[in-house]
Amino acid sequence: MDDLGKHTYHEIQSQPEIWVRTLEGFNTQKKDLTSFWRNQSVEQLIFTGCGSTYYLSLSAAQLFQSLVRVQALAKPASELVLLPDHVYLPGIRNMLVAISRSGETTETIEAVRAFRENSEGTVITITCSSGSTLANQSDFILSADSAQEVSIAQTRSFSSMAVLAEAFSAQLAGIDASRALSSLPSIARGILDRHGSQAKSIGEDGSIERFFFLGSGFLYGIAQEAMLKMKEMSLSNSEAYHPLEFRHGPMSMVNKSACVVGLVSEKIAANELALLRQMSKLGARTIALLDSVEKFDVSGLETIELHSSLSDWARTVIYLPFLQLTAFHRAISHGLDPDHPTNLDAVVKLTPGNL
Ligand code: F1P
Repeated sequence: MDDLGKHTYHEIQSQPEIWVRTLEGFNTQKKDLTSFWRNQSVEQLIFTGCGSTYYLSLSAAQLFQSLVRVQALAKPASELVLLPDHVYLPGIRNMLVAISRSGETTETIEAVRAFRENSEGTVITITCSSGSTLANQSDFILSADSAQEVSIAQTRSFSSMAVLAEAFSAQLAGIDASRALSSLPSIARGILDRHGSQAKSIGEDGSIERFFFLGSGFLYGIAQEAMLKMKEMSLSNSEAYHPLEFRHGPMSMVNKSACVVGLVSEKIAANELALLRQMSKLGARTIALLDSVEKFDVSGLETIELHSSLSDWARTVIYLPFLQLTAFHRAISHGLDPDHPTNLDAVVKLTPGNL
């Protein structure tokens, strides 16, 4: 019984060390990456994956477009396979960024095949399995092999691939990525150490029946991933929205049994915090994750301060470890084993041509 979730717990707590190794690995590849990019003129990037790695694609595409100023979008791998004519326009030079922890998910491998059939351009893989089928089919590989996991639900693999996605965009925007992101591991360690008991208190709060995760811009994909962690590990009702979308219907579900978690961006903090204060007045347990409470009205809110002093783009991944830990504690308090989510396998393998 004591062993419940031991792999997931270790994987969540080991993120800072694994990010150090991931950034060291990236450092050795950054020159090759820059020459790879310069050798082609890309008009549009398409980020893809399944489940967690699709949510990572949502975040990575926005980050890339905003830093590099080249159009980028995200699509689930299955859509690229089944509905390619909805995505590919003739004459546009694309680059596909295929993201997959295992590198063995059939839909993502098939998305590469469909890309080669429907578009000109090269394929980059972001993965934790540099020897995988997907990696072997791509033109450039960014890998965080040390982030591989025993658990089915992605925690450190997701965040390490997110670190790689941040580094990838920064590098191609002419920013020294390893330098800009070097403080991420110690910031994550600080948050896990300072706020572990708060994650436990939310996770063990028996009055909460449903969770809402709200994030905008780069943080929308992270909010979706937090939603998925809560579902996979703890079988709780959990949804994710863009913050201001929440007033347009979903807030009808807010009452004393709801927990609303805001992943607050510095840029639009005033708008997001106003929404969160409104949800708190409707009775929800309302939590704001933000860099610092200074300058902001956080009345009625519980706060998790990240204390990163980083810009919004570099801070993207930092919101996640606390939320993973909250999902972990919720699962344990419900007697569930986070290492073995219900009905799930680590990799979804289907028959190609018969998805
Ligand atoms: C993608 C994925 C996981 C999810 C589940 C099934 O895997 O959807 O995100 O947790 O276990 O597979 P991958 O392509 O990133 O290996």
